[in-house]
Amino acid sequence: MNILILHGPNLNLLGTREPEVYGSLTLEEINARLEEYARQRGVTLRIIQSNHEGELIDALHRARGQVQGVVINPGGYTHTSVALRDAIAAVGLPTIEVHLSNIAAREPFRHRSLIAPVCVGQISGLGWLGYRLALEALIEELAGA
Ligand code: CA2
Repeated sequence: MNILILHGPNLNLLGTREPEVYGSLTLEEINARLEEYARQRGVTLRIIQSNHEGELIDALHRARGQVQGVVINPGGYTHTSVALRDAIAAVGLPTIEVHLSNIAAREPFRHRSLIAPVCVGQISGLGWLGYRLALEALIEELAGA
């Protein structure tokens, strides 16, 4: 089983600023924890971070036929990107949306996700653990399919 992990804009800065909001782990540390979990579950990860909307969309298009599911933290594009939402819907892979922070408890503009309606589900506010739980849910969902 292959799963794509997509990290959106500015998440490459994790661990450098705003640890009270996003935690103190760097993106590399989060990815290492996810790789370890995937290894235990016998799953192969493809992990991509991009600050560019088109690159995230291209990565989803390329994933067709290569992976069975997607975990995505769309970053700020969560609240703005019709194009990213359309790509997730078009590719048709089961996708789980993850946010490190609790977007419902933040500024009103973060409360709406354009991405959530085309996802299997959303995990928000659990820090890096949200990614691992999303991975676990996707593995269970795909195993049962
Ligand atoms: O909580 C999340 O995971 C977010 O997707 C993070 C996005 C934000 O726009 C979403 O509303 C919620 C922002 C990522 C910015 O990451 C930074 C990391 C370190 C320092 C500054 C920004």
